[in-house]
Amino acid sequence: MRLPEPYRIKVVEPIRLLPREEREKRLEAAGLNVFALKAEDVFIDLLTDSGTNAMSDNQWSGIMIGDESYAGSRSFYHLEAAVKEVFEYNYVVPTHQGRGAENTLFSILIKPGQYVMGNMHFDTTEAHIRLKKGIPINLVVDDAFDTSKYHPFKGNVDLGKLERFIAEKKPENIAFMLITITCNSAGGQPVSMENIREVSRICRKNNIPVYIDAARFAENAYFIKAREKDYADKTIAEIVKEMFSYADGFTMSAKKDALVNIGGMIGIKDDESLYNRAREVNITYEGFPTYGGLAGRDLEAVARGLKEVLDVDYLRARIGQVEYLGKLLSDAGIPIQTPVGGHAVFVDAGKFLPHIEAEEFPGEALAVELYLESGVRAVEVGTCMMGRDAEGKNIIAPMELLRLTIPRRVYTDNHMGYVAKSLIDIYGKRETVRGLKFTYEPPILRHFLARFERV
Ligand code: P71
Repeated sequence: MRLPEPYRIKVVEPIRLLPREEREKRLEAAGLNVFALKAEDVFIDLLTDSGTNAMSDNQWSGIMIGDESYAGSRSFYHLEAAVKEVFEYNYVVPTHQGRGAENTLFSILIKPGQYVMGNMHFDTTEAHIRLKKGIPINLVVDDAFDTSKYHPFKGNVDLGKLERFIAEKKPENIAFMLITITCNSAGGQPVSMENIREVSRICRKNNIPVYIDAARFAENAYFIKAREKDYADKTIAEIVKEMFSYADGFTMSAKKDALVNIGGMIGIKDDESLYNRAREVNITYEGFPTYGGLAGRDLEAVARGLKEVLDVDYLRARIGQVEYLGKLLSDAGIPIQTPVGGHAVFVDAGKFLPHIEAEEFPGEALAVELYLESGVRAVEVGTCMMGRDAEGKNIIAPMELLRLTIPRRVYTDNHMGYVAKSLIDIYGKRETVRGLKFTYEPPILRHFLARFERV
C-alpha cells in the first residue's frame, strides 16, 4: 500500500469546473490554444510543475522574516548556508529563475561556435546556448525515444555517443557538459549515479567542465535510491551530495524542487574566479549578488525549500502520485512514456491519435479535447513546440507527447482519478478527435501565442 502524504492541508484555494458550453466558448475565444485560457477557467491545471508548488508552513513563516536589505541580506546568507549543506558547494549566485542562471553562466562559459553537450537540453537552455552563439548537442540514450520500452534511467547520457563526439569535435571546441536531472525533455526521466560518475570521468579526462541543470535534483535522487543498486540504504541527502560531487557547478530553476513559486540560482563548487565573474555578470541582468532578482522573502523560502525537499517520505508520496496517475492510464490501455517520470505523465499522443499526422499536432489536439471534456489543462510537447527549421519546414518532434504535469503538494489522488477518467473517456471515442491547423502562427516560440482551427 502507498503511504499517504506526510503532511496535512491547512489552507485551501477554491477551483471550479465551468459547464461544457462555457468551456467551449472560452476555448474558441482562446483560438483553441490552452495557453490563452484564463487560469480561473481551468479546473485542474497540469500545464506545468514550475512555480506552481504549495509552500509549507515553515516556508510561509520564512516569508514573514525575509530580510529585504538591498545588500548583505540575512536571507541570502541563509540560502548560502543551505547550498553549502545540501550540495556541499561554496558559492551561490541567486537569479530570478532558471533562465536567468542560464543567461549569466552561459555568457561566461561559451565562446562563439563552441558545442554544449547534454543528455537533452531543456528549451530555455537550448535558446540561451544559441543566444551565446553556442551549439546545443543532445546525447541521451536512444531508449528515451521508445515510449513503450522500460528503462530505469531514460535520462542517461549515451557514453559511446559522448566519447565519439569528443573525439570527433575535440575538447577545445566544447564549452562544457550539462546534465539535466531529471531530464524534462525525455519525460522527466532520471539519470543514474553511475552515469553521472562516468560522464564526469570522461569529461574530466578531456578537461571539459561538467555542470548540472538541477531543477528536479531531489526527484532524480529519489529514483536513484529506488532503482539503482547500492543506493537503497543511502539517504536522499547523501545521494544529492554524491551527484553534485561529480560536477563543477549547477544552474537551477528553484521553481521546481526548491518548492517555491519563483527563484533560481547558480551554484559553484569551489572556483572562486568563476564565482566572481558570475557575480559581476549577474549584476546587469539580475541584480546585486545578494539578491539576484529576488525579494529577501523569496531567498528565505528557497533556502528552506532546498532542505525540505530531501524528505524521502515527501518524495515517495510525490513520485507515487505521478505513478498512480500513470498506472490508471496504462491499465486502461492508454500509451504513455514508460516508466513515468518524476514530475509528469507524458501521454504518447502520436499513438493515442494515430489518424492525426505530426503536422496536424496530435498533442495540441488532445490538449484541446481534454479541456473540453473535463476542464483539465495539459501541455503539448511535440511538433508544435518544436517550431520550424531554417527552410521554414516544421521540425518533426521525436515524439508527440501530451504532458500532464503535476504541481507539488497541490492536488490529491481524487484529482488524479478525475484526470484519468477524462482521458479514458476520450480514448473511447478517439477517432472523433480532429487535428489542428494554424490561423495565426508566431515566428518564434509559436506554441505560446498560436491560434488554431480544426482541420
Ligand atoms: C516546465 C518549465 C517551465 C517552462 C519553461 C518554458 C516553457 C514552458 C514551461 C523550465 C526549466 C526546466 C529545466 C530542466 C530550466 C528551466 C527553466 N521548465 N531547466 O517544465 O524544466 O527554468 O522556467 O525557472 O526559467 O514547465 P525557469
